[in-house]
Amino acid sequence: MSRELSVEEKLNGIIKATGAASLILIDPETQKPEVAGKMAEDSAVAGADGIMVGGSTGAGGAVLDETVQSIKRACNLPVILFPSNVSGLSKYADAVFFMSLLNSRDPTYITTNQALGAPIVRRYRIEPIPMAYLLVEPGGTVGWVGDARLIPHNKPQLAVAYALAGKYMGMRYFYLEAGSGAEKHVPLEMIASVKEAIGKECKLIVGGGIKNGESASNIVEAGAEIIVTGTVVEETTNIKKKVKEITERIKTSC
Ligand code: 1GP
Repeated sequence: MSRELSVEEKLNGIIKATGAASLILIDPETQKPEVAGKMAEDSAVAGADGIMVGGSTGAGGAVLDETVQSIKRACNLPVILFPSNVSGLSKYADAVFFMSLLNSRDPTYITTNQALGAPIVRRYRIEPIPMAYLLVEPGGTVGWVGDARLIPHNKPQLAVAYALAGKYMGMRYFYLEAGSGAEKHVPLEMIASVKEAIGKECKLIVGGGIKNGESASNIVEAGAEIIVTGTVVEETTNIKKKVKEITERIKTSC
């Protein structure tokens, strides 16, 4: 009997088969758990490849557990935690982006929360996916919370330096983040430079301020393999239409 694929293997398989994957970010703080379930269900119908659950403030405890459970009941997509600290872990999730905010000034976000969370990840049997997390200007709430030295738009070489450091430390996923609700997403030149540096074996995620299919498509053409959208999915009146627009464009842009 063959074993079930890990979430990382599933994502890598989707990227190999279709060029790119679409993840929808749901912040447990923003809506009731049953609404989060409906959002995930609509996203799944529209072709999304997974649901990320997390937020910079207040995304822990009972509301997190109930949100993850509601999403699991509503669809078959993998649920990947995206925690801002140790309180963002839930035993009901499939995986966690086990990330280090490499350009933080505060060791809390580089190694301390990771050390506090690691035994919990093991006890809950959540799959850890090692990820380098890099915050690019404007950075939004997560930039403030994570006390990041935001990478300026005109300094792609700084993003490359951090990304290479992450690669040499063994990380397999790299997330270039402009901050939720950012007016402008991460610049295409920076995406292309980072992708060139980390190589094909590492996967590049881009999120923050991606508002439509055209931007998502441009970002994938620049080198990203995973697109994260949160705010547009929260704000639209038609989740299926919005997610379909983004998902279809990234799958055909490769
Ligand atoms: C935040 O990158 C994600 O971590 C999503 O950003 O809410 O702007 O889509 P948006």
